[in-house]
Amino acid sequence: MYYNILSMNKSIFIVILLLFFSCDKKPPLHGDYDEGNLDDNGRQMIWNDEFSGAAGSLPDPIKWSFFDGWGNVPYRDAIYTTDDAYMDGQGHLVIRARKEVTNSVTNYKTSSLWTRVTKNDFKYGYFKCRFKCSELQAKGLWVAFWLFAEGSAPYDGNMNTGTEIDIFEYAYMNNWMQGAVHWGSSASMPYETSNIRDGGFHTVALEWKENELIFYYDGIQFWRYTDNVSKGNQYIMLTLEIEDVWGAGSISDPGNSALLPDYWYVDYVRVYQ
Ligand SMILES: [Ca+2]
Repeated sequence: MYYNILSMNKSIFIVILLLFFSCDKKPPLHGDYDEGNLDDNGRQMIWNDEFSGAAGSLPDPIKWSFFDGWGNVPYRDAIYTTDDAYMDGQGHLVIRARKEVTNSVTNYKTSSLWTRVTKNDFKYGYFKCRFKCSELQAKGLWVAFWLFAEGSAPYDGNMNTGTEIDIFEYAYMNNWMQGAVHWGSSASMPYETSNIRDGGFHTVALEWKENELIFYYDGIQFWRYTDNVSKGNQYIMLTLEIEDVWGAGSISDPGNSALLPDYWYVDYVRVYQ
């Protein structure tokens, strides 16, 4: 065999080498990532939305309703509408950020979704979201996939009434996103993601156990957190906020809002237990 390999045509040998390395299960450096329907340890998908509605259709009202900015108009730098979250007809939810000028008054508009009103809340499990960030061009946009709990309870320090768990938040700060936990105080973990704006879809996930939170990006664990772990039911949020967060830049910076409208594409949200 050794002799045969040496005598093999060099190009065939290289092809075999490439095939060997392509079997490596590392996520791709560029382009789409999707780990599919993970179901280890007997877990089953108990709730999901694949966003497969017709083009222009609204989010499923059984699962989602429109976030209202906590009743504030505007909330941070945006007015929340029911016009800026819709299906693209190709299996994705689109959340749009746009600029609207009426009588010389500039407003920034966006939508966000939550499962609070529809009472789809959860305790423990594996929470996953797949999305594409490359059509977020303007600074001052802040997207997130996160879990929250009722009223002020997330911040009262009592784990039995929930916390804020930011599975993923991204505000166009070069190439990093972060996971975070807020319970009255805060902990967070930034993560360098060289491929987040590469035009492909990427996946984030949270494994939420009784005494541990484990965060993943494209199947890679980037944070294990055990100090303040929620033991209460939490609902899901998918938000595109307009806010200069972490000094990323303001939507009203010169030339910046000219980049709007911008779009966040979400392929699915899945919950396993
Ligand atoms: Ca989909």
